[in-house]
Amino acid sequence: MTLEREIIETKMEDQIKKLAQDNYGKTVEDLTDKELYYILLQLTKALMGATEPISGDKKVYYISAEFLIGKLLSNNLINLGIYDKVEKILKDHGKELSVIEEAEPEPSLGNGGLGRLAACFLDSIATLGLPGDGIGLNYHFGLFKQEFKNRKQTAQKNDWIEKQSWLTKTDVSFEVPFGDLTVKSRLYDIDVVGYKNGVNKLRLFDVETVDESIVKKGIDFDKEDIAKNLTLFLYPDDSDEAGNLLRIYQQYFMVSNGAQLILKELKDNKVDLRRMNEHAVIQINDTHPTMVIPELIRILVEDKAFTMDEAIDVVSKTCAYTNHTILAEALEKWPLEYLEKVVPQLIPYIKELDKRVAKKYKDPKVQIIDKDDRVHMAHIDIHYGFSVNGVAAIHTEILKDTELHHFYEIYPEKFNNKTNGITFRRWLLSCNRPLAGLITDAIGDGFKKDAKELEKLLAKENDPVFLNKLEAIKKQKKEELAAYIKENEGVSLNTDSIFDIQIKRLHEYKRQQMNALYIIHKYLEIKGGKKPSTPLTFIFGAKAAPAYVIAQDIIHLILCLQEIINNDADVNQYMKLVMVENYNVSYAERLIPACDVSEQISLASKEASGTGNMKFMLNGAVTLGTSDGANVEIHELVGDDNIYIFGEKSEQVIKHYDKADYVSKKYYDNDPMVKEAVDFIISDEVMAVGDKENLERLYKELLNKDWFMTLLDFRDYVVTKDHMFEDYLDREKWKKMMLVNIAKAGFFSSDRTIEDYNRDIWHLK
Ligand code: 26Q
Repeated sequence: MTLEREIIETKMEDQIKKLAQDNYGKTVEDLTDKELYYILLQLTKALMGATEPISGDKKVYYISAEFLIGKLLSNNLINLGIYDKVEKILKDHGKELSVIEEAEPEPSLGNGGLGRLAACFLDSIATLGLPGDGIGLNYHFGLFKQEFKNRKQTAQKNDWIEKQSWLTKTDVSFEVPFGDLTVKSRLYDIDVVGYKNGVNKLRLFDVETVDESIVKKGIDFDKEDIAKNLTLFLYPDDSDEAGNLLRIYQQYFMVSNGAQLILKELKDNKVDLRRMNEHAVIQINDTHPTMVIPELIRILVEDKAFTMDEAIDVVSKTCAYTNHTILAEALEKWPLEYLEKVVPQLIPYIKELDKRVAKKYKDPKVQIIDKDDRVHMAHIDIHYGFSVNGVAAIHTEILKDTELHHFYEIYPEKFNNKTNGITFRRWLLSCNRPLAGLITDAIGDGFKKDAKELEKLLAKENDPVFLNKLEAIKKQKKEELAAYIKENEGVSLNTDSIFDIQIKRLHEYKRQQMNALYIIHKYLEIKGGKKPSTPLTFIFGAKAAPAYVIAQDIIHLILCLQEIINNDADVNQYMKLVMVENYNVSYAERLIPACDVSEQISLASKEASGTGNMKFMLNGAVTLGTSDGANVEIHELVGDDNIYIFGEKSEQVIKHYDKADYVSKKYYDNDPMVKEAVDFIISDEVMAVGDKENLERLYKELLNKDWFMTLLDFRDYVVTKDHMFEDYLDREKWKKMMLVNIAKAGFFSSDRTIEDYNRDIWHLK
């Protein structure tokens, strides 16, 4: 601990009192929650500033279009090791830390799993004491704020940056040239403190000329005014050409700044750039930062007197690529003419990289520029990076066997798996303090540094006192969630019911629509007189990309069902449904500890990993899932008796796609249960509260296309879910399942994942 930090810490109460006087002329007792939050922000920033920066001979740069970091106050206090102390000081002044935390706005710098993973990784890199910074963009409005109007999603700007925030403006600024303009950047840093360890940084670039006032109604703005709009939104609507071009401007802005920053740091450290790979490793998070490869090559050739061969060689030894998806539409392929317009300076380099590949390999599937002049970004990463990893065992196998098979044949040594993980600081210690306390009482606090120690909990499998405490904590968390939902969504929930939760981005492959069909099925059963053995509560949280039409239709269906079910007196004592508005990290932190059943029902082969599945497991929920992504590894760890797996396996699904032999209509025609549920979408009851256009479109989609095979798995889903709900009544069995899930979750700590990255890819000391 540095001396400055010791001084600040020992006098923490005095510091808080002084800041209250200096800033507001008030005593701590008299501060508003917001004022007290700002004081804790200042104090925590000072403490992090006084904490040892992590340093070393080699550093990882984790470059990503998203960092879904969530609120930071409570996590930073935990990692600094002072949460309890601050909580006590505030209590002595009549204040509740958990209430003060509410005053913090949630940063809106990410969308879903990929961004949240990046945030967990930064936490673990710092916790393990490894030198590593994140590089990304400082989106002013980030991902949109979701509001429901007339049972439909609307998008509003998410104005999260306040005058006082975790961002620290630096004096670092670079020029970034585009084809038609040059902009100046500004670097903002956010400190990332490891758990009882030193500090790394998240480095977010902004454009100096950004202008928030160009956003008019909702999230509409002039997509062509690049100097003003560049860092306003994350993934602005890409349904038209201007939106796509803007995305390329953003990506190049990120990588040009990143490359300049990395080269500056290497220069400051007097590194010979020809040995750059011995001191820096760049982890490319999905294809969004891929242009960092040609950009670094360009700078080395044009400004640093490298030959093309030398530049390609050293950059290829510095860059590593992580793939997060096998959905063809999510693999970026930019038209060459778009790149020519936005980044003409990169074109000779991209063409050179392409030419070298074409000379060596004739297979059209591995070319960088295809016959339609589209640039395959992932192909640049694979040819010109030294490592390619998937994010769960099954995902990496599918990449090797099918999607990237032709590359695997060329470069078998580059392919490796790194099963995702989550930081237990946020997803247990912070979001579920009672559970963390119970675990600590039972097995000590070694699990906080070595998550595998959670397995010691297995000794409690037959300890009724412990199991009852576990159950009581779940009940407490359900009550807290129910109170929050009552306040925020206006829906009252029965905390003796089963809480069945599906929270994730809205996408057809994740199959929220299948869950909705189950809810219809249950509704109709109850209407027909068949009551469930235990009351049921279904909870959804999801944002849908504004231009993704079917995803909007699915949200609309769920909101219509919510209206019908919750207002039907024959039914609402047996089941309730709520889709929470503006699902985000903070909401996840309330939902996950309260969950009984974790819905992980993607079509097998489509979910690269999933990480929500891990968070639920760690908090004692039982998974209802397909053999997809990390569910497969959860299944292996907990065994058949502690998970509910259903649905077609990935091999079969892949065969259906290969043969193009899946016909959803056959399932509809041949199974009355399927037909009844699907038909209900366009029934008079739903039409009475919903919009005909949306509902009919969704109905037709399921009947005539159903690209993600909902109807294929529907019957098995219903049978397995019913069985699971029956088992919930066997409380002894259920509590043991909870325990085994928690005990086996250690493998999914992102500390383990980062140790794996470091051992196999980064080689930091
Ligand atoms: C693609 C093309 C054009 C514009 C945008 C995009 C785009 C944007 C976001 C493509 C992908 C994303 C986000 C992907 C994502 O979140 N993937 C998730 O990553 C998690 C972490 O590895 C996995 O656990 C999830 O399975 C995966 O879906």
